[in-house]
Amino acid sequence: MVLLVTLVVIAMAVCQAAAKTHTFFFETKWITANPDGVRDRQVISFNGSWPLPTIEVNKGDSVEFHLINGLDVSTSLHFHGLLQNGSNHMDGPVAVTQCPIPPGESFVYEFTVDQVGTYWYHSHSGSQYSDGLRGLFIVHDEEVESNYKFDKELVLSLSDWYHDPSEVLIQRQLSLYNPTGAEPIPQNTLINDTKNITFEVEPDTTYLIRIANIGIMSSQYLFFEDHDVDIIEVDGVYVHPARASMIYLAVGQRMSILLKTKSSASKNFGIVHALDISMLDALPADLQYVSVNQMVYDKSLPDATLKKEWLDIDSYAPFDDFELRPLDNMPLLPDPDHRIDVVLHMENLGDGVNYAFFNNYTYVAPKVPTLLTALSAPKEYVSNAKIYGSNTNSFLLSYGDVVELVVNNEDDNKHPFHLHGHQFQTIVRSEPYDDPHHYDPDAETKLPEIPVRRDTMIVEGNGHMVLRFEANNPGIWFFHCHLDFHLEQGLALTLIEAPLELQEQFASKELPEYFLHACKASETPYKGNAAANTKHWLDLTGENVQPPPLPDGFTFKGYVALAACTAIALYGLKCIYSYGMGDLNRSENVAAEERRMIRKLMLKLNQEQREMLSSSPSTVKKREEMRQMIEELEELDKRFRELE
Ligand SMILES: *[C@@H]1O[C@H](CO)[C@@H](O)[C@H](O)[C@H]1NC(C)=O
Ligand SMILES: *[C@@H]1O[C@H](CO)[C@@H](O)[C@H](O)[C@H]1NC(C)=O
Ligand SMILES: *[C@@H]1O[C@H](CO)[C@@H](O)[C@H](O)[C@H]1NC(C)=O
Ligand SMILES: *[C@@H]1O[C@H](CO)[C@@H](O)[C@H](O)[C@H]1NC(C)=O
Ligand SMILES: *[C@@H]1O[C@H](CO)[C@@H](O)[C@H](O)[C@H]1NC(C)=O
Ligand SMILES: *[C@@H]1O[C@H](CO)[C@@H](O)[C@H](O)[C@H]1NC(C)=O
Ligand SMILES: [Cu+2]
Repeated sequence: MVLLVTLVVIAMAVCQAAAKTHTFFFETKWITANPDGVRDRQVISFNGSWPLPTIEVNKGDSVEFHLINGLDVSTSLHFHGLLQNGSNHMDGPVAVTQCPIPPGESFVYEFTVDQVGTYWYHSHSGSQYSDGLRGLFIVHDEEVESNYKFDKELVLSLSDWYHDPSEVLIQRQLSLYNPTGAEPIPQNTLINDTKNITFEVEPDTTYLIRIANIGIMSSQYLFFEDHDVDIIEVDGVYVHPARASMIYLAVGQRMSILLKTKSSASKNFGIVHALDISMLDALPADLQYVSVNQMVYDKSLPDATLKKEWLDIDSYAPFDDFELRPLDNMPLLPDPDHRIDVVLHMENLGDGVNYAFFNNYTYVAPKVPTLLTALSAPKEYVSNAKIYGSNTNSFLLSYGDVVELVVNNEDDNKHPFHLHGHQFQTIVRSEPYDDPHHYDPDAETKLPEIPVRRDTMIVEGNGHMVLRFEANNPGIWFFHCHLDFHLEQGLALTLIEAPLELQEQFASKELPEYFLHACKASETPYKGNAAANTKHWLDLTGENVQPPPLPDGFTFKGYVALAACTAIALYGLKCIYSYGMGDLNRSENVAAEERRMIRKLMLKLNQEQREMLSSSPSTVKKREEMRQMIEELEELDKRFRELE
């Protein structure tokens, strides 16, 4: 009898430790929320609840996430940082690995988690996650966690917050009235999807705090007043503890820290987070870019208050994540078998919109999601990068290759890059510069022996970075700026990793019915090359491509006139490219009407630029561009008046 009981107890213990399947059924729905206490807005809830839940699983567990789309727009879900090894079709980015999930349809994200640490999930459909479709995803593992001593564990999220819906923000960003590509500025910042939180602590206690920046635009600084912390994890990679007084997280990045409380305290302390305002094109006077929350030892003690020096972001000195060393001591990967060099720049195309480019191509989604091109292609074509489209920035990788990805940034902004399907080693990361400094392998003296690994890393303005990883995860993996406005401007490339091996993986398993159903319901072709051609695989006629360039010699003058002309075209009138209006060939009445409208638009644009200039743009270059534009507009206006 005793033996039997013992056996049952052992069996139960084994059972508890065994892998579990976590099943979720959630319906996305618009609801009204007011997380910053300033303005109501529509957010995307799960079954009417928002903020969205933190999902916690153990290493080895499986997830079966049923997503029912109750929105009036299509959606998708990406589990950020999960490698989806063997389950590429569950990765989530629309047009890369799946079709959009249209309103009223559902989808199941099914995968096994073979990783540890702090992750998050978010919509990967346009910039929809700024509407609140994002939450944390934590993977526990006793084995790795036992390397650190802590008493309690909690999560914390940071994000920027906009009062306008993502659709409006993107329209504003990708507009010919925004020729400098200035990003919309957040109205607020949130911590744990709210403001002014209180964290009641016990003395002499070590807290493991998992932090994620789930914003769409701005990096954040975070510190605990008068408390140093130990960084122990970045992006799912546990590291040798590193002492820090302040941390910095770009959008998409995560960190775990250990915070040890004092044995006694005579006051309460601030939990301070601040926007990296150098990423904002202007600093509106009413933007509260530093927020103070309470770390409370005792409610009867005085609260922390904002210190004046905290407003001086230039004096902030956060811990440099490049210095972190993974706990597994994984050494620098050997010299690469394959190197991809990309140059990043931003420029206006013929529609007047400001786009982002890798090697002169801005990413344009293909007609067929790239994974479905790879799975439907005949063997003789699947390894030919051409079939994936000429505007998808597709790069082919062979199985087992050590790959080096070099990003040379010719833009004066910093960009947080995220790679799907891998945790890469960051082996070089330059300082910011005033003018572009490309990576020069010969000038590099020493690479780190044990480089930091993560899935999201910042390249500095006009600087460069070099990432290394092994092509051991067959799949179609997106590499893109996580600053969502830039992603919408086309700052992305596609890795076609080991497509033959990928086809083999899927030879033994069918794509689920709901997966193809999303394609049919959204009228997305799911076979063929990027142009959906299933007969002639190298014929890309009809594929989606970027707009034509601005005509030669076009400057601000040019696209201001173009902006006006295009707007006029919306009124059903014919329009021309050149700004002088000299070669107009139509009745004088029509021309006069057009001139009036053009002047009205120019004055509006001029006014907008003046307002932006007066709210102190961040870089000299931006200021100069705006000033130049105001001048051009005034000159144009003068010419128009002469015509009257
Ligand atoms: C959410 O709603 C769906 C259907 O609308 C339902 O099937 C599901 O059980 C609900 N989930 C939760 C967690 O309430
Ligand atoms: C947070 O605190 C600040 C400063 O005390 C206050 O102005 C603001 O209204 C508070 N916000 C919320 C949402 O409680
Ligand atoms: C933040 O919110 C989560 C729930 O989403 C909660 O578990 C955690 O304790 C909160 N953190 C703090 C510091 O209040
Ligand atoms: C991009 O275009 C510029 C100007 O036409 C050219 O100088 C440069 O070599 C191109 N870059 C790449 C990587 O093709
Ligand atoms: C994916 O799984 C294969 C085999 O199970 C393994 O060899 C490979 O290292 C894994 N790749 C990644 C990126 O974890
Ligand atoms: C200008 O208009 C005239 C008369 O309508 C027409 O004959 C001529 O072809 C037009 N020229 C151009 C360049 O469109
Ligand atoms: Cu960017």
